[in-house]
Parts: sequence; structure tokens; C-alpha cells
Amino acid sequence: MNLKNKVALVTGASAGIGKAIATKFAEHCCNLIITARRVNLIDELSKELTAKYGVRVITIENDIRNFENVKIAFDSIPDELKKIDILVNNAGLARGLSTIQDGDINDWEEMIDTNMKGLLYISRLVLPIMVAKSSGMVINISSIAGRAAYPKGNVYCATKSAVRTISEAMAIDLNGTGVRVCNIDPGMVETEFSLVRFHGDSEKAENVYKQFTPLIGEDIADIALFVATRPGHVMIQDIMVTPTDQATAMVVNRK
Ligand code: 8X3
Repeated sequence: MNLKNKVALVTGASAGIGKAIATKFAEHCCNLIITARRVNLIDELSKELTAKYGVRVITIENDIRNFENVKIAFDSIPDELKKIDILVNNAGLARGLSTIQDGDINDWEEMIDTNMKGLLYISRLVLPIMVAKSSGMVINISSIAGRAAYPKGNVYCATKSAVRTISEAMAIDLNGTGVRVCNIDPGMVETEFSLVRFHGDSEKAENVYKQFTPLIGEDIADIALFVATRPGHVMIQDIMVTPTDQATAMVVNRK
């Protein structure tokens, strides 16, 4: 499948994996709807991608935690771009790293509302469009954290486990509609992920990626591009990707 003149909606496109996927798709002539909370960052990205690749990009400031906001934002998409071909559910975050008995309720709410409810809200609006045209693809960015809990990961791991289950459920419920679903579970990717997890503590965040070579957003974007460009009869359902020095969430070879 060629991405030329297709439309992809990428959530959480202001930085990291989302930004890398939006950029990679634009390089392949895909029009874009990009969403994020930090609208100044996606506005800049939109200008850059339009100038470089001549694609159409619209930006939507969107906090996906509230369904009414998501619906209003979705309704504002111009009709010619509403025929979304690819939905990349990338928006998500880890907030805090503490035992469940010491967990911060606000951190839990933010992760559950963004990683699970936000993904469901967007999908609920986009999937009927794909079903109506008997084609489309959903790429859910989950995490290695969804495959097994790790110490102090508790609620983050649970939300990513939920994303994994939602991906499975989507593939089942959409069977026969022509809509494809792929779940991607990245391991350690050097993005703002740890900075967000540690509430802006850059020293702690940098330590996470020291003494080995982590993945970068572009590594995941390459995979998303491969998934999105398979012929219509091919559905890649599930991918786990880690740095070579990472075997599991906790087994990392630091030099
Ligand atoms: C990010 C990967 O292992 O830091 O989702 O949780 S991990």
C-alpha cells in the first residue's frame, strides 16, 4: 500500500514516537491530522512538514481525556480529511514510579484517562468511518510494560496491558470489515517518556538511558511505516521491539 494521498491521524504528535511517525508518513506523501496538548509544537511541525513534503497537515489541540473535547475536535476536521485511512493511537504517558501502596492517585487518573480512555474515545469516533469504507488501519502504540508488570510500574503496566487487550479485541470485532489492527510494544525509547514519568526531573530521566544504546522515535516510525504499507490482505497484528541490550523490561545490559 502506498501512503500517497492517504490520511493518517496521529495522536500525541508533539514529540517522541508520535512526531517521528507523523514525519515518516509525511515523507511518504501522507496527509496528516496531528493532535497534542501542546499545540505550539504541532503547529511548528505542521509548517515544517507542509513546506518540506507538500502534504496537507491539520493540527488539533486536544486533551483526549475528555470525550466531549475529543468529539468537538473530531467534528472540526474538514470533510475531505475525515476519510481517515490510518489511526495511530500514540498518545500516552507514564506518570510516577512508586509502589502501589505509595501510589499517587492523580498520577493513576492521568495514566488511566489518557492511555486507556483517550485511546478508546478516539477509536470510537474513527472506526465507524473505516468500517463504512471497508478499509483502514489502527496502529496502537502500547509498550513492553503491557506484557508483564515490573517493580513500581503497576498502573502504567496495567494501562498498557489494557491497550494490548484492546488491540486484540479490535482485531476480533473488526474481523470481516477490512479494517486492520496492529499493536506495537516498544521497549526503552529515548524520548520525553522518562522526563514525564519523573515529573520533569531531568537527571533521573537521563539515567534511564545511560550505558546502553536505547531506541529512538525513528526506530518505531520505521516499523509503523512498514506495517502501514503492507498490501491490503496482510495484517501485522503484534510487534515487540527493544534495544539490543534490553531483553525484558528489567533485564538491560548496561556497560
Ligand atoms: C516504555 C517502556 O520499559 O520503560 O513504555 O516501561 S518501559
